[in-house]
Amino acid sequence: QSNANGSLMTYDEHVPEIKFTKLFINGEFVDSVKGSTFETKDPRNGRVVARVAEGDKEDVDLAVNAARQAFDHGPWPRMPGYQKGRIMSKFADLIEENIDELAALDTIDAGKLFSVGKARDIPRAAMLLRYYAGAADKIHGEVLKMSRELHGYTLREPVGVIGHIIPWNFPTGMFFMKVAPALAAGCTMIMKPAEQTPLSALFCAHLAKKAGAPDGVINVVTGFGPTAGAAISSHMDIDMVSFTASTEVGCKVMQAAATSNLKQVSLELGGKSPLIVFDDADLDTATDLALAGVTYNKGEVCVAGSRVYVQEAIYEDFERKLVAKAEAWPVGDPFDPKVQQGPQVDKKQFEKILSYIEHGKREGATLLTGGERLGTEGYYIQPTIFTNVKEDNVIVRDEIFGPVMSLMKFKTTEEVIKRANDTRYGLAAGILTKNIDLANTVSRSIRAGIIWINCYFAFDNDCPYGGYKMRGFGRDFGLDALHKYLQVKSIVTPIYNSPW
Ligand code: TXE
Repeated sequence: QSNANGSLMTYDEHVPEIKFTKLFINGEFVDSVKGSTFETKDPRNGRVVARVAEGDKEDVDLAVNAARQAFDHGPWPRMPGYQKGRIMSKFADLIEENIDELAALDTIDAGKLFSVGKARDIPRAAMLLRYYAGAADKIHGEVLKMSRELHGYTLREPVGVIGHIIPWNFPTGMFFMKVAPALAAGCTMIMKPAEQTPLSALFCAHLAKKAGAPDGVINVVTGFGPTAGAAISSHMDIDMVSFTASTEVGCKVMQAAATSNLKQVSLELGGKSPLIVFDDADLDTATDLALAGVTYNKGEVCVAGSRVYVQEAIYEDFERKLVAKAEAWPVGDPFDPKVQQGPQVDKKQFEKILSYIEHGKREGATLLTGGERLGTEGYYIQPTIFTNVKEDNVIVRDEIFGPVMSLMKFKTTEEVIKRANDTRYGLAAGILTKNIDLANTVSRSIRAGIIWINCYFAFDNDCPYGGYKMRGFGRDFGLDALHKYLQVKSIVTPIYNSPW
């Protein structure tokens, strides 16, 4: 097993040169109005990777103005769909030509596994662009069946200027999850990446320009939440804010939207997803999925399967196998191809996770394995499994956003449905059983936006993604996300003489 010690320097040959650190406004890289910058750090060791322009309200104003001009007078919203699709496909080609560099930027900014970035995150970003490129010339309304002698039809028109605010756990993935459908819809936009992970968004802005996106269509303002982020959510000239991150900040964004210009809001917020393992499930597959469910991307995933419910007949065997696998789980330098779990994104998140672990111990939960940092440098945490937890324990209720699992035993289907639904979130759930009737019953009984039966983390471009309850509203991915960036206009005309 690798750990944080000893391997850090070995992989530094992958660290790319940082080429873009300025704001991207109206097709140009520019300094912030105040000229201020902030540090972005490598979570493998806490070292400063680059200083990046710190955007604030004045910079957001400039970016919004550029996006507004591009929307009101520029070619993008008026361009035939196939031409937009052609530029988006070129953008996808450029992503693919730069897979290594983009994956490395996300590794040094977010601590993500380089191998996974190369094999999944970045290629999928290109696939997503192509998915929406193909949809760009298939946007149409409907002919309406009117009850009188009227001809009615609908048009789908772009919402306008979009403010995207994204978190740090999938920097390139989230960038395209937001940008690709909005582009296909004909919107123009301001993207604010998380302050922890600004680098890949700036790199992608450069690729967008190279692909032929007209100036002002995509603007990137790097900076902090309470300043640049708040300037976006409260801006009077932004038509919609599309936000992904914590539930707490999501509430602030919605408030700011309501008290400014009542802009549309789409929120993708926290999660505390259950994985339910029935006693007929294959133990090897189930323990693999459970461990991956909480350690993938170091647990910094909103769909992390952090509450695992196992039926009592197999509980003891499940626990033994799971703990053995967790103890052999390779944690270490995310550039090492043998490693499965890198460092947490930053010191704040690292300390937050460790403090939840301490809270779990204090609440009387049994720590089966893990519970400590790994090494002395960087933000590495052991895969951690608690049992003997109660539903009202803080570690069972709160989103920890780290490699920390609560493992629980259940007896009946009715009981587990009730317990799985006992959360303020409703994003995802996993069900492991060979009994199709049981899987169908449980999947319809769980109040969550995505249910995986005998799998976990099975995402696809065409599969809408979002949640119930305090997880927020609106969907990413699929045609639902495209429609989110479109609004419907009804047009009505008399067929014969005007009845009015
Ligand atoms: O998120 P924040 P943080 C959860 C996870 C994590 C917790 C805190 O539980 O531990 O949130 O993470 C911008 N107006 N998720 O503090 O604060 C900010 O600049 C407008 C779940 O990093 O929500 C950044 O771009 N914007 C999650 C983004 O919001 C504001 C992913 C994230 O910041 C703002 C990440 C404001 N007032 C964290 N304040 C998921 N759903 O996947 C901050 N921001």
